[in-house]
Amino acid sequence: MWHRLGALVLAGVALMTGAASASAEVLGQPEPWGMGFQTAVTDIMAQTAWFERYTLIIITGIAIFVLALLIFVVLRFNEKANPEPDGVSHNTMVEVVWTIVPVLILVAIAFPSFRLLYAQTTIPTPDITVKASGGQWYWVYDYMDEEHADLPSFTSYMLSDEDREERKQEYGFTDQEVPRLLAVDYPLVVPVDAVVHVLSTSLDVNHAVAVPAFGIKHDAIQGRLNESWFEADTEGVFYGQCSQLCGRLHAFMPLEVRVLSQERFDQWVEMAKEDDDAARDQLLVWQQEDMGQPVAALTER
Ligand SMILES: [Cu+2]
Repeated sequence: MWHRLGALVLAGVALMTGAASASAEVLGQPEPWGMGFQTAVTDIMAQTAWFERYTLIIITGIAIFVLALLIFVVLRFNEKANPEPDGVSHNTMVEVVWTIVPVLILVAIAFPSFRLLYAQTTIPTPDITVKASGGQWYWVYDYMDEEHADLPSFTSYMLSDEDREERKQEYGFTDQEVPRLLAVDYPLVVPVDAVVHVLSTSLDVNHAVAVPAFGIKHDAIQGRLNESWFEADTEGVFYGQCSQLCGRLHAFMPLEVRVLSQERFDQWVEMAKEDDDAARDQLLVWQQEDMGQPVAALTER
């Protein structure tokens, strides 16, 4: 019986964790009936997703074991089945086991957990450094490297439904290309396969930078500079949301990150130095060109 129950649990876990990968073509944004995490495009997020599955299996096993023990006790030792209780109060062996086994389980969780934390907080030599400043209720992106000193700073607001409609008509986009409550007027633009060092701070109240597909999430606090990093391995458009309750329009200050090939990124930098609106329109033209292409093709280019 335990065998069959175990198989059932494993099948359930596989179903839950497999849901996200089944529709791998949707990148960087939530999807209807999506379960689990968005498809990972950084190694950190892939490790995070693995760690979540790993702990899910452990906690499922523990929950089932405890439930089985409870059912056993209820059936075996109720007043009808066991009218004369014996007087056992100690069992050294059982006590040793129920101390040691949880310790081993915690150690098995702690090691990969610390490994992941170390990978998240140890920032490799950055290829590019950007600063995201949260405001009520928008983001400001600055490129901090000397070679990008001529780039203006970009202020990013969520698109209204009218603006989305306009963009859809102009470029032939569907809702997925201009997702509601996620698409912005000006995105953060970074190159693919580059270590992006993300600094964050706030212009007023506490905000937070979070992009699920990259596995980054850290607070943006006034007077402080928090940092994290990501290295996206896939080109595309990725969305995140402010994750710190920051006021009335907290839900309406999304982050949009465009990951471009190095070649396109360099072109964008040159254009943005001259005319940031023209450079933004070029991003949309590239997005239009990439529409309908399989993700694998975008990764290989
Ligand atoms: Cu915020």
